[in-house]
Amino acid sequence: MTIQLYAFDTPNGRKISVALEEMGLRYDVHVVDIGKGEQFDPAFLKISPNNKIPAIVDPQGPTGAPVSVFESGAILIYLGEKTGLFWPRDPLAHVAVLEWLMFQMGSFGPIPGQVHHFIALADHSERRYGLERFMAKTRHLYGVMDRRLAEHEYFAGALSIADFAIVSWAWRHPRHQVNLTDYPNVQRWYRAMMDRPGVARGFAVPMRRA
Ligand SMILES: N[C@@H](CCC(=O)N[C@@H](CS)C(=O)NCC(=O)O)C(=O)O
Repeated sequence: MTIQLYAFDTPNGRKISVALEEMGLRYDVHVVDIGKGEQFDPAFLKISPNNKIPAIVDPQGPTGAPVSVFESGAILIYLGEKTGLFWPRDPLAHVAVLEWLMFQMGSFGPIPGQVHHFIALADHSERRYGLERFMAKTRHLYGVMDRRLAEHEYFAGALSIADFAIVSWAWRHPRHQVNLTDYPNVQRWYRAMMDRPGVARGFAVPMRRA
């Protein structure tokens, strides 16, 4: 049974293709071009009521009937539950995955996302306050990650869905103007992640129409 992934070429979309590749699940990508407003299509809103990518439809849900899931963190947990992969049962490892997944969902996504927003404003006086504020906060988050990765190979010890979530935003470090050489532990982890064939496939799968 092939999972249907509704996504676009953004960090939140890439999280799911990376996870699906690493888990060895079959999937089809349906491009939802958010630049053209396709996220407001009534058919898409039925599976993603907040008009955001990503969303999935699993034709074989937990009861055997199809199920749809929106919100990338929920999708990652769903896929971890489904496969038992990258989602440890051991209570301490489990809580560490939850912590770092929630760190990504609550901070390392929304905050660099604001840098991407303000940096695109043409009017420099309009963008200055927001850019300074969110760049400083983004750099703070890279510091938090660097300290964690100084003591752990991956965010929760072993490779987990938390790494898939975080790497997809770190992938955009040039856009939020962070130099990874300032964060050597993040850089070591980022290279290790990007060297994984599954992660590379997850970033390469087309998520824009030609
Ligand atoms: N919390 C959501 C955020 C998803 C999100 O922000 N998606 C953006 C693209 S990265 C989107 O679809 N934006 C279109 C819109 O807001 O209209 C998740 O993690 O799934």
